[in-house]
Amino acid sequence: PQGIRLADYRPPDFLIDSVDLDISLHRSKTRVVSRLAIRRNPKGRPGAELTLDGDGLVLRRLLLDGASVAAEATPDALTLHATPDAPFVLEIETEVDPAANTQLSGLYRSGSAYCTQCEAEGFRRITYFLDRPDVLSVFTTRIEADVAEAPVLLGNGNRIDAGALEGGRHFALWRDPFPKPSYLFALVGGDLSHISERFATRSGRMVDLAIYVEHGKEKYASYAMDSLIRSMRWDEEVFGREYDLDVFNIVAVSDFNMGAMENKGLNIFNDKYVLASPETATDGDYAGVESVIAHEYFHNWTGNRITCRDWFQLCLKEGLTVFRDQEFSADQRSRAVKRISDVRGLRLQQFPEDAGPLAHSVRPNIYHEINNFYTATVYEKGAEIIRMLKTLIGADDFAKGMTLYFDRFDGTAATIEDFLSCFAEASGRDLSQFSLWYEQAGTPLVTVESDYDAAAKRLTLSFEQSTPATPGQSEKKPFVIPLALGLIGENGDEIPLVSREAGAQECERGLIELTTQKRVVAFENVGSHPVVSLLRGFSAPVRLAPPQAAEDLQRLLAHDSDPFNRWQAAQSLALRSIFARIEAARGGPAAEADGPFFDALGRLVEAPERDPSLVAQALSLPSDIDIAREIGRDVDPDVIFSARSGLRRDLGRRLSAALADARARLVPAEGFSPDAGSAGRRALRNAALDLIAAGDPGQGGALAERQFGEATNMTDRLAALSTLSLLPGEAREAAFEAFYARYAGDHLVLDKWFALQSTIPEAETTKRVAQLMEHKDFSLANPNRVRAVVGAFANGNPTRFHALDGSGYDLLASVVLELDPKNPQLAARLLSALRSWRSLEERRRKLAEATLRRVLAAPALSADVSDIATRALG
Ligand code: BAL
Ligand code: ZN
Repeated sequence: PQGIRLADYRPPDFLIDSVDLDISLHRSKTRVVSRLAIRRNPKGRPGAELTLDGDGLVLRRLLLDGASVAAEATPDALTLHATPDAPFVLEIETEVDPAANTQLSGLYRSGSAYCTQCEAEGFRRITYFLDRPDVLSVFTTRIEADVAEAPVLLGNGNRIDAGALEGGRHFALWRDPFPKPSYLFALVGGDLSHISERFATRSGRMVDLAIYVEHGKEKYASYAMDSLIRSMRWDEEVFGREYDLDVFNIVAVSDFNMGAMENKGLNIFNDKYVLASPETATDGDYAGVESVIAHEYFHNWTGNRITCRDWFQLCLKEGLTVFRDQEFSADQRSRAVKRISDVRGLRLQQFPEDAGPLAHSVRPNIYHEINNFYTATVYEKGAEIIRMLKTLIGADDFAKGMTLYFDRFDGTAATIEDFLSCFAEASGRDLSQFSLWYEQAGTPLVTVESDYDAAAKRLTLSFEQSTPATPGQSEKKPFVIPLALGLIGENGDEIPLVSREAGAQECERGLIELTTQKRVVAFENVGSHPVVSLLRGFSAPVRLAPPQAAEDLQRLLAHDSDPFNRWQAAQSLALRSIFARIEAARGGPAAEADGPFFDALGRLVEAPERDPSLVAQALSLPSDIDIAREIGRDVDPDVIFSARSGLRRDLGRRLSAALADARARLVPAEGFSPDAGSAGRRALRNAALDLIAAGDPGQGGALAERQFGEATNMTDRLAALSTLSLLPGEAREAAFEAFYARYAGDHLVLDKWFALQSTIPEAETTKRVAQLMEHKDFSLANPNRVRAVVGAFANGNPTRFHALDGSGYDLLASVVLELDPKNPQLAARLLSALRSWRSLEERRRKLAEATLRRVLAAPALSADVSDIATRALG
């Protein structure tokens, strides 16, 4: 297949001003009648014939201005060969089978409810349409269903009518006054319960808020409601954005490919991001609910009011909305902890994507299957670009640019160029070089050489940037890289920045703009040997080299005023230790002593004035996957596991007393609060448990067993089970059994039970995973469950997934092939666990390659899986 190219974009030949839908819900025979008011687009090709998109559709009836008309209908398209020049109304009747829809795209059933997912191209699975984001229409939707089966009928916009019908049927009529693309269409029908609130916008309009859940789950939705109200207020205060409809509905469903979906006025959610209670949700789950609720709500302006011209511009709404939800969470919680966890996520997901065969620019210029571009690059690197933009032009001009963007592009389908033009205008800056962040894939490497002249009291820093080749992009131009920095003196104080450079102002406020391949910067009046604290707050999504000296990292860990870089120093020290251990295991020189590093961490643990959540982050060592990424080539997961385990063991032993003291100090207060402070205390207490067990499995196991039994919330119970999961034996198995017995009726908690077992780094686990897939609670039809078992195994259990006998790859391939005909989006996502196969050592590399080739050779592969396999091998 040729692929779809950005360069080939053409405006639509036709526009659809309004859509009247009449949808009569039935499990296997849902009738869809659509009346489209169509006219020729003045920007389209004169005389073009109309072709509407379809996917698996059967046409029942077609009328043009009320009269029958000749047309060519296939499951994938409807073409009017003689398309009128004057505006006309097309009436199309199709019939769809929600019960048979296992792809979870279009109209489908989740449990006993009907729901939809139309992004990116699901609407064409409901009716023929110009299913592209630059066709904006006013939708009116009449939904009809059996009262008994679906007493609740929800659509986009405001409900304008409802009533009973004969035969036990009823209807609801919804009208969304805001023109929108079809991917934002949604409906829900089902027997659902709800909680509600009212929200007064800052201009005094009242909005009815409701969250719909299964009966009996109402009490689990209150944190989501609280998060929604805080999001609405925050968007008014920080971005000046007010909500625009009379109602805002959220529906939680348990079968969902994505996290959630921002349909206008009717967000549909994976229930994982709605339901939370102390007994069933961890602190991480609470944070996830808060951020996804905010993310989808924020899309109302960045995504819905201003949408994307085409799918290449996906980052226009996603990168920006991720940035907005990150800022929201940072304001609600600890900004430093949020930044650390976002950067951890970026490095874990996006850096490997950027370094492997699936690398693509934040705005890709070609795709074969758009569903495969809902990636960490588009989302998370997209958010980093917005953050850099704000850093470079400053908060005031950034705010002006955002306002200009909202004013100028409201109601339109925009592009990245449209977006950047607002910031260029607001700041007076030429952003053409900056826009390379959208065009060029790959993570830049910034090397820094530092030269201190004690006599001249001058520090000279020489920077150089380079970006590796990525598929289709062998040569890279220099990026604009904002490098936030500071200097730490021997006494731990911040050294004032004095520079005589051109651009001294930026340098003196601690921001170097690296816009050329090389740049040299000198700082004067540097009285004592400084340590450079570079890339503060992770000011750009780059890698730094060379590694800093251990003593320098120690100084940063103890004294840096930037909390991100204090954490980074601990990570870098841990990486040094792990690399040294790997070298020593291969017969190299003995590893350097870790004592000073351990003692520095010990001092953090002992200092009650330190923010516990930041201390917990410092104690949390780089994961096996982080280490593999840093090694970059000839990766052997067994060697990494062994080195990391050795470091954990030694750290746990060295700090055992301090860790036990910290646990005693942090004994939880009565009652549960999900606030960041309480969560931080739990995080440190559980990080301590984990390390105590690493140092002394007997002592740690006993502590974990006790905590498992006595825990009053899921965070502590799951942390104890997680610690036990690494200690083979009867206690572990008994704990897993008890956990299952306690939560057998709660599918979200059972996902945790499945996932934890799938990540046990032991030889037996592959067999255990195969058994879990036979468990009565396992189903390939539920994406969360598949991710909990197979996704957790492939992405979170490197030693077993990359087992030398190929058993891990075989397991993945067989699931991908079995799942592909049912749910290709999910199958493709699972297969991308092999994206870093080229960085493995030779034996595993060959096995992984053979696995990808075997998948690609399978008959009747979906476009989704075939695209991932082809690009991964490319
Ligand atoms: N638009 C797809 C789900 C999300 O990013 O919000
Ligand atoms: Zn989004």
